Amino acid sequence: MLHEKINNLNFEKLPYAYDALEPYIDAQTMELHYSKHHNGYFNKLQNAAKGTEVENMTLNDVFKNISKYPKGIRNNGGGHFNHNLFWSVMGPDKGGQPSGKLMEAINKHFGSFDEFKEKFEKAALGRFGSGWAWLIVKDDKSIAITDTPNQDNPLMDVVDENGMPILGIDVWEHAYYLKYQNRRPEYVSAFWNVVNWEEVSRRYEELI
Ligand code: MN3
Repeated sequence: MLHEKINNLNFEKLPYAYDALEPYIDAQTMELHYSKHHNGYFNKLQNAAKGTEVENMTLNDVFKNISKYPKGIRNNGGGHFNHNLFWSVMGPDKGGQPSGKLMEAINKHFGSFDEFKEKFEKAALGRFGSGWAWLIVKDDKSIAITDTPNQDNPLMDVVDENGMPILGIDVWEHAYYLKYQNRRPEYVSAFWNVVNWEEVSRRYEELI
């Protein structure tokens, strides 16, 4: 996805049913989030790219120099990539803890899985307004927690800390308001019940 030409990208099917993440993420939120918000980013990305050099570029290359491209590419390209990652790192009957090399890295870097969760939650709650919190793998293969505003992500040249995101949480109000209203902390804490650690680990091991 990241390495395909933008005009060849597809709006991929959600990997589970809208109600699959109940009760942690409700079906109505999932349906609106995927079919309206994410689909909107995808369509607007295609429209913004059409007829420009961007349509023949990959998201990876565009993100690296995103400061040179119009806001429409930044917001909608980020929106498409970020949501694609978000859906893939969640799933029904998930949660728990990672294992293997990712767990070793988390223990080494954060002290324990609980300390990692606490820091990740802090990033998600501290992100003022709309945005994302991330677990990233940096060029030196170390892991870090970051957060970004709007639809920016750690692959973009406009952020403080770059890396490949392997886990992300959407903290835009559209991701939680119907069920949790203003209670972002409840949404963030419910998120742990749907994290697909097998997928996060797979992404981690691909990079190290
Ligand atoms: Mn969203």
